[in-house]
Amino acid sequence: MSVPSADPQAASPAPVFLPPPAPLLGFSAEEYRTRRQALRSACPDGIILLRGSTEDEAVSPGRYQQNSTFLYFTGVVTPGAFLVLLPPDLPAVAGLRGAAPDVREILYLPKRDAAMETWTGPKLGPGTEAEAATGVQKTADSSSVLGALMAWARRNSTLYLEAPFGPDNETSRVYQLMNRLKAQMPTIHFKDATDAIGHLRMVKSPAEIARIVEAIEITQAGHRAARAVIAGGDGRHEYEAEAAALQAFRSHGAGLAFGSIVGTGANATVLHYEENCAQMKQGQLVVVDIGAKSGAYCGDLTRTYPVGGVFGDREKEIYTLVLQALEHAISSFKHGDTLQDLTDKCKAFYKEQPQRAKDANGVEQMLDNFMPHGLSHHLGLDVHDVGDRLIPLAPGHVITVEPGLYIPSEGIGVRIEDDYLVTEDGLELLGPPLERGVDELEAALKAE
Ligand SMILES: [Mn+2]
Repeated sequence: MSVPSADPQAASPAPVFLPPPAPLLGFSAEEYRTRRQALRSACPDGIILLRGSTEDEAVSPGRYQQNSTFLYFTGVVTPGAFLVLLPPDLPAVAGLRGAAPDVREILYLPKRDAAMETWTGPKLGPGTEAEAATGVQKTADSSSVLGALMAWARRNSTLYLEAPFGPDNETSRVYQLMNRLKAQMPTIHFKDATDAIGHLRMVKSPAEIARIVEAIEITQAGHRAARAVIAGGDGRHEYEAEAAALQAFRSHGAGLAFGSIVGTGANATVLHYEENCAQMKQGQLVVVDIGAKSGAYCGDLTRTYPVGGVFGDREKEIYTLVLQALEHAISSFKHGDTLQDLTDKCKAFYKEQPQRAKDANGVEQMLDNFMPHGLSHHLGLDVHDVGDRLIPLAPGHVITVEPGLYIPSEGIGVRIEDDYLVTEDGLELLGPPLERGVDELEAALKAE
C-alpha cells in the first residue's frame, strides 16, 4: 500500500455491502495451489503461517470480511482460519498426528458449531469435505495450530508471517500471535513474508484480470446511472447520484469497493469527501469516484461531470488539462517505471502548462501545486492493493491512473481515473472505454 496521503480514497471507510462469496470465489483449486506453491518457493527456508481474519475484526459494524492475503492463497472466507505451509524438509506428521509426511499445506478451520450456525448459516469446518472443497492437502482444527507450530518449530525454528515491522503494527493481532509463540518457544526466529506476498499478489493471473474487468464494467454501469442524475441539472443532490450508482452495483450483484465519493463544486476539491449531501448547482463540476466490488475484486473509476451536461469555459479548460495529463502519463510510460515515476511525469506536465490558479492566500501558482495526491495505486482484491510506489511496474500489474486538479479558490475540482493493465508494450486500458473526452461526455450527458 502506498502512503495514505498519496491516494484519494486512502482513508475511505470499508465497504458497506458485499456480495455473498462463491466457493473459492469462482477460481479453480489449481490456481490457489499454484499461488501457495509460489509462496513456498519464495520462502523456502522456513514454515509459513498466514492467519485469516476473525469475526471481531469486522471492517465495518456487523460486516465480517476475510483479509485479502488469506483470500488470495485459499479462497476461504471462514473466520478464524490459519494456513500453514511447510518447507520441503519438514515432515507434516512432526506437527500433525495422522498427516502424511509429504503434506506441505494445512488449512486450520474452527470446528463446526451447530448452535452458532443457527445464526451464521453453515460454515466450512475441518475434514475431508473441506479438503475436497478447497483443494488444500490437509485440514485440521484451528484450536490445534499453536501446538502444531511448536512441534514443527523444534525442527525448523524459522517462521514466516505477514508481519510488516513498524510502530503501527505492534498492537496488531499478528504481533500478539508472535508474542505468544515467542513466550513458548524463545528460539523461534520470525521472518516477514510481506514483500514476497506482495510480489505475488501484484502480478494478476488471467482469471484475476477477467474478474477486475467485470468489476470495472459494473462500475461503469454505476457511472452511467450517476451521470443521468447529474445531467438532470440544478437542484439534484449528491446522494441521488450516489444512490443511482449503488443501485446499479447491487443490480449486478456487486457491492462497494470503497465509500462512494460524489462531490459538487468546492466539495469536489476535498479528496476524501464522502458526505454526499449537497445540492448540485447548474454548471458546477461533480467528481464521482466510485468502485464496484464483484467476486472479491475491485473496480475504481472517476469521472467529472458538469451539472446540467455542459462545461463552462474555465471548467472545460481545467478538465482538458487533467485529461491531457492522463493521456501524457499513459503515452510516456516506459518499461520499468514506478508509480512514483508516473506521478513525477504528471506533475512535470502540469508544471509546463502556462495556466495558473490562485492558492488559499490568493497567490497565483503553477498547476502542479494543485494535485496533492499520487497518480496511481495498484488495484485488485483491495482497492489500494499491495504494491509500493517505488517498485518497478511489470507485466500483469493492474494500476489506476488518476490525475486531478483541485482549486478551492475557484470551487473547481477535477479527477479522471481509469484502470490499466501493465503489459510488455505499455499500459492497456481495462474494460470498454467510458466517455471521458469533453465532446463525447457532453454528448453522453445530453443523451441521458
Ligand atoms: Mn483510485
